[in-house]
Amino acid sequence: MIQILGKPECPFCWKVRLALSEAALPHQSSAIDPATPEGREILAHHSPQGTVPVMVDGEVTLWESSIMVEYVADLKGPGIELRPGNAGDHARARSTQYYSDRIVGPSLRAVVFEKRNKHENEWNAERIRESTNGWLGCQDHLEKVLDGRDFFAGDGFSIAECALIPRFGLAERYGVGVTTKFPSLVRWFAAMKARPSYAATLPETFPKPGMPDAETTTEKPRFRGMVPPT
Ligand SMILES: N[C@@H](CCC(=O)N[C@@H](CS)C(=O)NCC(=O)O)C(=O)O
Repeated sequence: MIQILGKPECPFCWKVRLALSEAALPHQSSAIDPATPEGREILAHHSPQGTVPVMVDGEVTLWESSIMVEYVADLKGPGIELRPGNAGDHARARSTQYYSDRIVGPSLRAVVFEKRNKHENEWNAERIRESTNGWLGCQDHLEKVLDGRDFFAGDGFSIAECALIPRFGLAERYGVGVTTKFPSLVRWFAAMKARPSYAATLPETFPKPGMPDAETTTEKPRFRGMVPPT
């Protein structure tokens, strides 16, 4: 079975979980913290960049999420929507993933890090304001790219969705969800959240739909079975 080493709220890990879930490929996720000596030691066996996610599938070890989602599409073969068949749509899907990883992620980072790691009294309002503005700029761009369509590239759910959904999920979780100024994005995100893959891959630290907000609970996140280093 495919193994994923990751951190619960890591958007790159969530991206890969979404691809696996949409492709209906059985997999097992294990928690690892690259910031700890134990985590670094395990990662040193698998990843030259020392980051999560890491994917292990038998003899195949991958350490870059954008390669992992392409690998998942390859495993499923033709017919799966993850990678659009048309060259232009495939390039658009990959460009959107690139934009999500390289532009949306860094823009949103300060909001997530301030609110996740600190008590409200210690939040740096200026960092949050700047980050929120950056995220608004990203939404403005993405609204134009989506342009009223159901998906970012081609006619179906692709690696573009895998990359973007976690960013929108994290934004919503930390109080800067998509704004009504961007109707295409509002409709798209609502449709993505309604897919079974969203509930199946939601970080375990997030409140389950219909449950009280996790920020108000003290329960520690639980993780599925551990993968030993090879
Ligand atoms: N380009 C990498 C980026 C992965 C990445 O930055 N992962 C973060 C977690 S979200 C990480 O492992 N950071 C090191 C750390 O947390 O110490 C990928 O897409 O796989």
